[in-house]
Amino acid sequence: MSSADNQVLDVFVVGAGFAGLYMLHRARKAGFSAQVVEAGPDVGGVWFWNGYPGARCDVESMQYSYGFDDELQQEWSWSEKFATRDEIMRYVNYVADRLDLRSGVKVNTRVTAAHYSDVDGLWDVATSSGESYRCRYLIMATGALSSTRIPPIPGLETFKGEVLHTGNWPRDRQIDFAGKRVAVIGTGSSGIQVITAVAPEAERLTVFQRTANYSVPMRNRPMTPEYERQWKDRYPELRHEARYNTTAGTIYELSDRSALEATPEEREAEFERRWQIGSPNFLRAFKDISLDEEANEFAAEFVRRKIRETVKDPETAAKLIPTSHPIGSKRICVDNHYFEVFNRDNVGLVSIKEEPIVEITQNGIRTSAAEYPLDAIVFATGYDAITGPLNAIDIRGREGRLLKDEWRDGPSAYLGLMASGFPNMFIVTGPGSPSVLVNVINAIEQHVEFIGDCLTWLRDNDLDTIEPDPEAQEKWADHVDEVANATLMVRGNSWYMGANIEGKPVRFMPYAGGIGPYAKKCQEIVQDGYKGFVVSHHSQAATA
Ligand code: NA7
Repeated sequence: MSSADNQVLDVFVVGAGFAGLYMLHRARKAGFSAQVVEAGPDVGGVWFWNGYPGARCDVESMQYSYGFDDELQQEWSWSEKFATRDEIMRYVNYVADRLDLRSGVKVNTRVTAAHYSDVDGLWDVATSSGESYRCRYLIMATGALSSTRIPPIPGLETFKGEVLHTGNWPRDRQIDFAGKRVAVIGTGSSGIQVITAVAPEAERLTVFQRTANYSVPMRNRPMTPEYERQWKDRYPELRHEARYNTTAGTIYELSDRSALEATPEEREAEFERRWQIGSPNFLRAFKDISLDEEANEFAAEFVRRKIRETVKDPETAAKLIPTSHPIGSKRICVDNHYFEVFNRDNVGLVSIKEEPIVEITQNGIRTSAAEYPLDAIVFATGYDAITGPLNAIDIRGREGRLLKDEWRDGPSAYLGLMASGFPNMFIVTGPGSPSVLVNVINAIEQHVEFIGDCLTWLRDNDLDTIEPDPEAQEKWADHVDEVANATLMVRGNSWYMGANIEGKPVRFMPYAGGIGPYAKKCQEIVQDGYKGFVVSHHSQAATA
């Protein structure tokens, strides 16, 4: 690789989503030279790509936003309790302009390789446009959900109609489903949203469901000045509370009561109350829903009954009722009248467990029981999550070690932030971080602040190289496993575990201990002089 202009950057950031943009801001404020490159044509990360109809965030807008700058959070106003993807895009663009971040972002540039040099302790980064960069610190802000996945169904390439993926929605043209026969494959969070939005528009919508999913009502509503004020008056205090004293990174109404101690009437009343309020808050009706099978089953059964009550055709209702996994073990979906969609005459449901897809033909989808003529197929089949975007890049650390090889049997990163043998490379939402299980913006801010402070500390202490001690990394991975195994989440066969990708090692990747305990742990590590990290001048190692 050759350096375009021989400049060595202090900080090179891959990705201009929420993480990359804040990293740029933080690095600049600390006086580091910094550059971001972004594969897409604009900022926004996962939200940029997820332009499908119905795309909306399931964390409240007052909380799903940056908290690092009080002026910024006071200035911005959200129009709804739960923001649409388009409003989030307006927000992220506003932030980019307001903080003058665009000048540091090079778009339409995909990083293809990043190699660490044992000689000078720098990273050489190559991009798709043929440019190369040299940097001291490499920050992978590539996102957990940026490698979309279309399952290898035979015949897909022969289909004459439109093939779409929710996570890579066309940006150059409007997709019009009016008068079209549409299939949606997948019923996760994206599938449920796109199905609800497309059903009234399409001539015919056929939903291909592999695993029936739990979903609770969102009960979205326009923002009121009073609600906004409640937050804005106490924003700094509430953001601090969400960071350090919650597990979800979102302020929810919690319960200190066990579902097993409540009477059936009390349980029913509490579930119903939460159902009427809406949001993932439902799962916090009792403290043991995600930990205890019996408690979980009470919540699951409540949702199943709601599905039966909503869906008029009992056969369709039976297919929609989830039985294979505990509620919350896959990410709970939050909907705007999803189950009602199946009462429409133009919507059909195919359970591919009963009626597997055999092939895609020129004209549609053929299952073991029937052929479905189609004009468009929407894949809402998710992502090669967390490790996918990193493994897609040729990342080589000390002595040419390939990250993908190091993670062959399952990924491991100390605090989810750094992998041993890859000095000065930070991962913002890596395996072992709580980010994807919590309000991800909150986690991103915590991670970026940890990284930014760490770089300043290294500079102040005349050090320039940091990486995890392998033993500390292993201990953290064991802790991640231990915490996950104490929950019911390991029973979900989800993307959290890599179970959605054929051949991917199955290991529960996120840290299930929550952002509060995680952030406190990080503070202790910093107070202990970055315990568990090895720091040095690149030629001279010293253990912290
Ligand atoms: P998810 O949550 O991974 O959902 C993917 C869906 O696609 C899910 O219903 C899968 O069924 C289904 N799927 C996956 N592969 C297939 C095949 N081969 N055939 C049929 N159906 C399949 O992705 P989303 O985009 O919805 O959500 C990702 C995150 O974005 C979400 O958690 C939120 O954090 C926001 P399965 O359950 O695996 O049987």
